[in-house]
Amino acid sequence: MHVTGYAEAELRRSAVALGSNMGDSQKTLEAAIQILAQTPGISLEARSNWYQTKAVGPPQPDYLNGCVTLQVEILPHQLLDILLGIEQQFGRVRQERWGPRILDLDLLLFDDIILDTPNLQIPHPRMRDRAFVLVPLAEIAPDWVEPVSGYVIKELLKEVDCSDVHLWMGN
Ligand code: PH2
Ligand code: MG
Ligand code: MG
Repeated sequence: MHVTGYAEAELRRSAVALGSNMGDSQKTLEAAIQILAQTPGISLEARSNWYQTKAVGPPQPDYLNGCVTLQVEILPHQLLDILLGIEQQFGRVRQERWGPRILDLDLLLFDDIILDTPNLQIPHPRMRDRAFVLVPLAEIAPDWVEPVSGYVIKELLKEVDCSDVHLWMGN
């Protein structure tokens, strides 16, 4: 059958932020990347280092954060469903907003699209303010234009305070 319209077979690029501050965070984050990379319709393009970051929000342990870029043949909402499914696989229970979590996978960018739906906004509305997103993302996608601001990631990075984001050397 011939598929027309927004062709699912077309290759698109997406960026995803990963975070964890409960359990064995590095192990969880590594496993999440492996699952993502093995999901049909998704291939891993690049991954950042991990960073130890001070929690933004209510008092809680430091996070381990990183980013990946993906090549995808699926639609934004399909990718969101996959990310939420992986979070659930790791036992994520949605509780307090901005509270501690085993695994958080946030869809940041999808090509140059701007999407504003009740359950999915692209670009991620808070990514521009978050050093724990911009530092790892700038490592792997410095020249990607954030389509709402029109600025590339490495420019956005200059506007945030990075003093609470430190390269993670492991235990
Ligand atoms: N995620 C949050 C709230 N606060 N702080 C850091 N450092 N890293 C995160 O990933 C993070 C956070 C909600 O998703
Ligand atoms: Mg988040
Ligand atoms: Mg999230």
